[in-house]
Amino acid sequence: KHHPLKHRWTLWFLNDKKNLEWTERLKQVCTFTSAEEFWSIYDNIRPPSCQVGCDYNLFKEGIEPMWEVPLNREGGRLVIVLERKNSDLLDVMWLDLLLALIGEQFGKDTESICGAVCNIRNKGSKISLWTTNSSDDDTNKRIGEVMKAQIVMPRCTPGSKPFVQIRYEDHKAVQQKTSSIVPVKFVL
Ligand code: M7G
Repeated sequence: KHHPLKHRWTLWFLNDKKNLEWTERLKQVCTFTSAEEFWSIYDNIRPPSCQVGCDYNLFKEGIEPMWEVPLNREGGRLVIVLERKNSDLLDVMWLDLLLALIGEQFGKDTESICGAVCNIRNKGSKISLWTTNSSDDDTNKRIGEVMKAQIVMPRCTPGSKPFVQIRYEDHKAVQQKTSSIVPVKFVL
């Protein structure tokens, strides 16, 4: 049975060849348009936790996963930083985020989402959603609340406080950062 998705999605991979320019490390892998195609791709790629130093990106077809392109230039990201003690949750939370995104859990706000990024790092991996307008706090907060409800809370024990925050960072602020501290627009 064929289950078409509402949007066409492209998977990108950033390898860990640190001697190359960042843009040379980034490669388009494939585009899919149905749930079945998604699973056949997912089943054939390594989970993020096996790819330290690399990034996975899932973006709408036609949007390159980089700051420079028009739909990202004025944008930002909702980011979850996983400390090493929570790194066992990386693979499941990344899958949960992909399923929420391609499964249209963000409703009409999917219009404002460019894609999802997973940065796998020893210092702490990051899972994020890139949105197109960093000034649209209402939309970005709604998207963040869905991330919290669907990605973070299911991994928390009942009654406990969420073990991670979701922050919104402007891409411009991330690019200008001089230390590891980036100004945050809001926290959920
Ligand atoms: P990161 O991978 O987002 O952060 O960026 P992390 O490794 O600290 O977790 C690391 C570096 O990759 C940046 O300082 C840039 O040099 C390069 N880089 C990352 N992104 C997302 C871009 C991008 O969109 N465009 C360009 N030109 N370089 C980028």
